[in-house]
Amino acid sequence: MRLHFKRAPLASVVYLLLALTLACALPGGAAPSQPTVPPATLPATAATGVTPGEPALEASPTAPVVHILAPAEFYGLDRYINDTVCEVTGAQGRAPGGDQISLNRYERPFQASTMQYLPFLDIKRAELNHEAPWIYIALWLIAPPSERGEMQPLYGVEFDTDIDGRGDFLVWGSVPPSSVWTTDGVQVWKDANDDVGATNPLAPDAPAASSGYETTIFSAGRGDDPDGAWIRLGPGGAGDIQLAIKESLLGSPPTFMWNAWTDAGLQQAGWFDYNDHFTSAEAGSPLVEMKDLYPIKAIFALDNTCREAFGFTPGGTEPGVCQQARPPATGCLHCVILAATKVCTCLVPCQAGANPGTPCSP
Ligand SMILES: [Ca+2]
Ligand SMILES: [Ca+2]
Ligand SMILES: [Ca+2]
Ligand SMILES: [Ca+2]
Repeated sequence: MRLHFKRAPLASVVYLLLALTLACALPGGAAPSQPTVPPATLPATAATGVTPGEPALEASPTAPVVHILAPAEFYGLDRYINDTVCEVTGAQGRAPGGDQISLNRYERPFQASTMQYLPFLDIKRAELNHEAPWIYIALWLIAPPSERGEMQPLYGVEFDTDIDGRGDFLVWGSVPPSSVWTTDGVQVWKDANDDVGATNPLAPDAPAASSGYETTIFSAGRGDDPDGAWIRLGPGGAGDIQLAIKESLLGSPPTFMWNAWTDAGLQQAGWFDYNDHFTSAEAGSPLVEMKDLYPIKAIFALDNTCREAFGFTPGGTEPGVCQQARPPATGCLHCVILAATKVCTCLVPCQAGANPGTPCSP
């Protein structure tokens, strides 16, 4: 069942913020990732704003990106994923579990070979909240991205919009400079020829000739919608990294599967799924029990999660689905913080202070 939420208030609509435009052009922001595979079909024209009655700015790749609608604050929670963490075993150079290359599932917040623990890549929780037109993602990590040193990690989310196991969109961005939403460093990739996962979605097919995510539909505000995808540091402890994606960019799917990613290693959208590009022997393993494969090698410095459903309660057989208890798809699903008190509302009366997902009072 599709869940309905309040529309974002008109106050959240931001018109042509000059300051934001300047901020986008200022040096010193997060260094955008430099994919080695050039974008395939990103429009050559820049996104430009249009003021009624005035001609549009001449589009050019160097023209500033002008935003019309920025994401707002959000407090709700539709679904969450708890991930394996290496907080305890990291110093021993190993993961406690949670790494299954046969399912394209990785628990590898480590340098290759040396197994140096990289806690700023270690996902412990991911949350999704839908407030039209936005899909918000919050990522909790063992250490904040500020501890990344010289590394340039990407933080993101993958969407399987037709629930066939093949990811359809990949949204990821470099570390943002602040808790102000920015499109700088954010990329949205699409699998236009539906070959992510090669022959067997999520299962290994290496060596496969698939093109993975070959099409960039958004890059740092350039694309058909300059407001398509944003990133920021989570304000006030609300996650370490937050992303906001326009649902229209994904085709406004009423149901989908999603999972979270961190990647400071390969960063190759065109190589998804990574287990179609590297064999188990090439990839290595973070599990000391896998004596023939330990340590990690070609698939390194990354973490991802199992997949969770949006818009429906999964039956447990969906590709990559998290095997976890989850709240019912109906109930108390929209919460806001008012004067330090959490107030939850839903379609029918709900107990004050109830947690998201708890069944509403009869
Ligand atoms: Ca993890
Ligand atoms: Ca798919
Ligand atoms: Ca595969
Ligand atoms: Ca492809």
